[in-house]
Amino acid sequence: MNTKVVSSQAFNDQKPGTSGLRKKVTDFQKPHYLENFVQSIFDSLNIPKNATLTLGGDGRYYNREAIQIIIKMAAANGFKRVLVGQAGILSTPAASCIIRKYKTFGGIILSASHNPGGIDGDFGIKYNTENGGPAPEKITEAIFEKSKNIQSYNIIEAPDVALDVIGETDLFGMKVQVIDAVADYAELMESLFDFNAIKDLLASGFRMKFDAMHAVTGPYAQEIFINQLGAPPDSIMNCVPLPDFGGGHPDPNLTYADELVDILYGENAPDFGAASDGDGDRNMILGKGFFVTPSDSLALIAANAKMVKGYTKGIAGVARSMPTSGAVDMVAKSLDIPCFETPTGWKFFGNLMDADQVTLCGEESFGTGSSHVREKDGLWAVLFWLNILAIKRQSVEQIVKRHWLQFGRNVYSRHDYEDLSLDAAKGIIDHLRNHFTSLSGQSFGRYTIKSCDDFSYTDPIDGSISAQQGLRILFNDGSRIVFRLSGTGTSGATLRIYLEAFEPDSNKHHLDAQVALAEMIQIALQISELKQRTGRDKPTVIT
Ligand code: VG1
Ligand code: CO
Repeated sequence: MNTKVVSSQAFNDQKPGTSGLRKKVTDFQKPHYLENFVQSIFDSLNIPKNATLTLGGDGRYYNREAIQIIIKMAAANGFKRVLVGQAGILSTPAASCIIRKYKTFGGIILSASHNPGGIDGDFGIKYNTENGGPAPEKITEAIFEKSKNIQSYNIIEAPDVALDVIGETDLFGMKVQVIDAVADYAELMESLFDFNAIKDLLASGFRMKFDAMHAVTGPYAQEIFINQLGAPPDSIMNCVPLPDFGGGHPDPNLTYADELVDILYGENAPDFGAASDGDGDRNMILGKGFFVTPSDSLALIAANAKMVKGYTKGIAGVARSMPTSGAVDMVAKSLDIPCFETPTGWKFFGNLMDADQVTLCGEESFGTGSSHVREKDGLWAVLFWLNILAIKRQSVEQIVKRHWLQFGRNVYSRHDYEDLSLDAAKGIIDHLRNHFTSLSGQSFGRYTIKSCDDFSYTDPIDGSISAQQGLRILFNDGSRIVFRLSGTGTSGATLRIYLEAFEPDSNKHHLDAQVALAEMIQIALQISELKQRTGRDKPTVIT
């Protein structure tokens, strides 16, 4: 084989983030940068003789170049086969599906998820293990350690592999198999949901709009909603994936998916709206003039799971990330199933799902999923909603409000302050942490702080401990404020403030979250000294 050992100098200075390595495209384009990281991944693994690697990305700028480099490095590092999505495309949940279905050794996913793309945007890479889920911390830490000391990497010298046509190529003994990026995933969805019921719903005059935000889910939406479920062609929008996502920010929330939001809140709005992010693992659910918070969506999916084909046997348990609202806890209690609280990031759900302790998982950050794969899954959540709607034949708003009547409402919002200086952001966290004792017992109008802590998680399956996962300010009535620094940004620091108040009184269920949370918001600003420390007087994004 034509293997070349290239000497390189380590310069990956970034600790593992919430979800793999994310940097500017221009960083990834620096000589040897991507190669160093990929070799560090390979060096951290015991690659068996006949190992197959799953490979694909969200199609953002630099996806194709990176795929070619990784294929050539896989060949030089002893892989026997690479399964790569056609044109280098695989959504994150589809990659997870492929790893599991074909029992590959692991997978590399190229994406910076919801971060903007293009030549001036972000790029990212992460490794998923053979269960199909993001590598656990012990592997990401090992990769990081390797990347600090790496001196050389292995790559073969060969022309680029053709990626646009399905088929197999031989690369010095390693097979490169280009697979349909959509088919296996679509088949999995069909096994979980009642496609006939959804077809009937869509044929009954019910109208939907799905926004792929020019990101990876375009081809998946076309196949599933239009070709298989028979939705009219105008039920999907922005479904041509573009390397720069059309200049947009492929983050499905009320701020960045404003084009869809305007449609759902406008005249002659459709009955249902949904969007997903850059790599297809997030989802936003909208009704006619109505927004479903991701925390409520998880609770509602849990409460109604048994009526959906793939879940009729019931769910083993649920898990949510710590900052996610306790709405799902209420459902778990009434179903008498366990509910786990994990740190932010999907990698913490894997062990629980592998051990069959939980079936459904979710995060407040527009991530919902189940044990059908080991990633959150945007289109899965959209189909789950469509299946529930097909059975209930009520509006999205009615379904959510009836859920609140039964379980109470966890009023919820997240305020993000992006691009702060690292010093200011860390200063806020330190300040709060240093004042835990004096904050406890303090009253602010009707709210009294019961206790404060720094969230630490002990994995119930492998006993590993993850400390300092966010500051929790807990109030006497069950309300809470959580402060946490983002682990996915690529410039400056992002402070996230998560606000939650439990509202059992159905007379107040019509209130807008920002109105209902007004006092909590003031308390958060006051105790964090946010304005003095950052000069900001409003959040960058409210979700
Ligand atoms: C954010 C979200 C977190 C999510 C992560 C990856 O992380 O808050 O819930 O798991 O993104 O999602 P952070 O550290 O910036 O808060 V994705 O769609 O980027 O894979
Ligand atoms: Co994502």
